[in-house]
Amino acid sequence: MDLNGFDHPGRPAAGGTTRSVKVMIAGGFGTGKTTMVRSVSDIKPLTTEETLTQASADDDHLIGVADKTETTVSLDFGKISLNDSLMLYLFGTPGQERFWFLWNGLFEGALGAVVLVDTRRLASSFRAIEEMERQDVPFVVALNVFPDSKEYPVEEIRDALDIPAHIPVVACDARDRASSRDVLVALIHHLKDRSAVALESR
Ligand SMILES: Nc1nc2c(ncn2[C@@H]2O[C@H](COP(=O)(O)OP(=O)(O)OP(=O)(O)O)[C@@H](O)[C@H]2O)c(=O)[nH]1
Ligand SMILES: [Mg+2]
Repeated sequence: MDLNGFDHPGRPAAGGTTRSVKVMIAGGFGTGKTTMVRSVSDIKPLTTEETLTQASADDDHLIGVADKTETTVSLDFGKISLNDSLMLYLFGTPGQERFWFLWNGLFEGALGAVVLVDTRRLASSFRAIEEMERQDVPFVVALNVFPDSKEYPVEEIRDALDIPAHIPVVACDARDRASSRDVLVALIHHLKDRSAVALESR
């Protein structure tokens, strides 16, 4: 797949033509953001996980994610080289409402985002989608399929989340490197399509 023609304000690496792009991995609590950064990163990712305690149970709404033992309190960071000329720096957001105040600074300079959605708990990602729209960050929606997720047609989920037709909605398994990489490739193509449309309308 040709990702080289992607026109963006990334920073060329010293002595080469590699462009670096900041990409956010966003979404609601427990949708698999840290899992995706971990599975896809070429380097050992930096994570800021803290143990979920009984004391936070009222805040942490564990319905549907009962096996979850840790939560991101600040951010996840990883990177992936999509090809010789395109490096993505991945920033995973915290999912819990009490850490959302961190989102503003975190998105600065981001070229695009993946919004992860757990179809068993759609509402947990509403706020993330609204934030992308409010901060004007282009995004794709990735449906992270858990073993007990029901299979829904993508268009049904698109309607339920009120996602416009031009925004890609793709299914993935955040634990799987190839699947997570495909999501990032879909995002890059979406960004390319958007910049082509913007150039045409000039
Ligand atoms: N079966 C399955 N489990 C997953 C998948 N993605 C994540 N998990 C599990 O779901 C739980 C939540 O994953 P995390 O990656 O911590 O989710 P998160 O979005 O980073 O969570 P917060 O940072 O707390 O918002 C973990 O126990 C993962 O092992 C998936 O694709 N399939
Ligand atoms: Mg996390």
